[in-house]
Amino acid sequence: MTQLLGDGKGIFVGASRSYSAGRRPFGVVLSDLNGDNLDDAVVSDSELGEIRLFINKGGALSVTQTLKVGQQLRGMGVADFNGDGRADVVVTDSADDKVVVLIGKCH
Ligand SMILES: [Ca+2]
Ligand SMILES: [Ca+2]
Repeated sequence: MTQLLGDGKGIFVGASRSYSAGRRPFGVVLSDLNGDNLDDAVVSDSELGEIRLFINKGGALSVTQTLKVGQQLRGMGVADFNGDGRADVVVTDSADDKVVVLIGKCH
């Protein structure tokens, strides 16, 4: 996964940063998962069946959690599914034709 920082005017500034995101990263969603007003990233891996949570540390991302949640993960989304004010993650698993919902506990 590669990160490019923007200047707020539609221009990317500075050097890009790359992060290891598993063996076959497939989907990514951005959302503030820990309530610090900085968008974080969640990446699904279609080969390992894992999601990786990258917390935004003021512009640089740091992997804080890797979870095995399926077999062949694909697209993802973020919403507050249970209404507790915390972001939750939904990810599709094409191996089992199912959707996995992960309830967030950050904040
Ligand atoms: Ca955040
Ligand atoms: Ca929630």
